[in-house]
Amino acid sequence: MTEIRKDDIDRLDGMIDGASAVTIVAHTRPDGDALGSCTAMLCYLAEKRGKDAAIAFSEPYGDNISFIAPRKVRDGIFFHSLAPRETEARIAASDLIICLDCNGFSRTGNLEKALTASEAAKVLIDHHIGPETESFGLVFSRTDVSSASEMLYDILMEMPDIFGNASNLPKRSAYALMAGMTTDTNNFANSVGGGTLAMASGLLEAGVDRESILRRLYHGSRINRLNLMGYLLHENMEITPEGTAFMIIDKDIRRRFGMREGETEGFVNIPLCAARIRLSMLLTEDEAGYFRVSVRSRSGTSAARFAGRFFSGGGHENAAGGKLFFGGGITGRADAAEYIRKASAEFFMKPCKDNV
Ligand SMILES: [Mn+2]
Repeated sequence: MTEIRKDDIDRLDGMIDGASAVTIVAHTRPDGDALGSCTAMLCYLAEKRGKDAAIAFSEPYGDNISFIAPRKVRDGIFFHSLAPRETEARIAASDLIICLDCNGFSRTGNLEKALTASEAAKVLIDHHIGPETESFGLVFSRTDVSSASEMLYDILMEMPDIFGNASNLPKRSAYALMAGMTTDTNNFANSVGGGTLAMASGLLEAGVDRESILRRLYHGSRINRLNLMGYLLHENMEITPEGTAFMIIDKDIRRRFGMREGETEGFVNIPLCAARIRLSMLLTEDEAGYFRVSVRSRSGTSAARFAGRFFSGGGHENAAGGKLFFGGGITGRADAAEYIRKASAEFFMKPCKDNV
């Protein structure tokens, strides 16, 4: 584990002190870790440092994770897809930008232009591979942590006003950090290290209500989500001879099950329950004319390389994502399935350095 450098903490502390307006950003299609880490940072800046702080996302997140941010925070979030001018004006008026759970501005979608153009001081706090360090004045980047929430926790614990004691964090920050880490580890199933458990322990002792997080995340589904899950596993999933399981949700299926944003969260992990599955994929047709692709892999197989090679994406070693665009022979579900069969065969046929 790389230690967080004391100088970097001092620099961050100084940058916060000197800032009058801070904007916090994360990757497109914000997930629990993005919302959790951004909320935690915002509440710290506002409550402990008295700063004017705001969050800007490229587009809204699913209802299933909205509980992570208190209403007051939620109401103040800028969404570029809903209010482009206000969002860009906020970014332009900020003198400090903090980028969380995202390895650079190229992952921020429609925020990218405004962020790149901004002359504010810029800080990156992230756990993905390949940080775009040149765009930032200060970089905290590690890939051996579970989540951006865990990274931010480690950083905040070093801050002079927290004294290494999670009880000194604003309550809302503590709750959001626990929720963000819980979603990124799929409730302690993936990428958990000693630091993750230390964080959980610190936050529990500080009084975080983990029960409520679990209830909201895992016991609050609508029945249609169960129906969709059953349909996908029983009728839609295909398994290639190499042990790649894939499920494809097109517009018709979305309509049939009345699917809402975020309702397929976690589905891609289920096929890995079976011993012979090495790689699991979920494709979801997006309104914008492509399939969103989620990839998960068992250790020894690289989801990141697979997503990079066949779906112009990337991510973490065992959890990655990308896109499959319509056109070039892809017109719908059947073509996408054929593309995956070939990609899987090719990927596992040349295992030498590609998927190890
Ligand atoms: Mn994350």
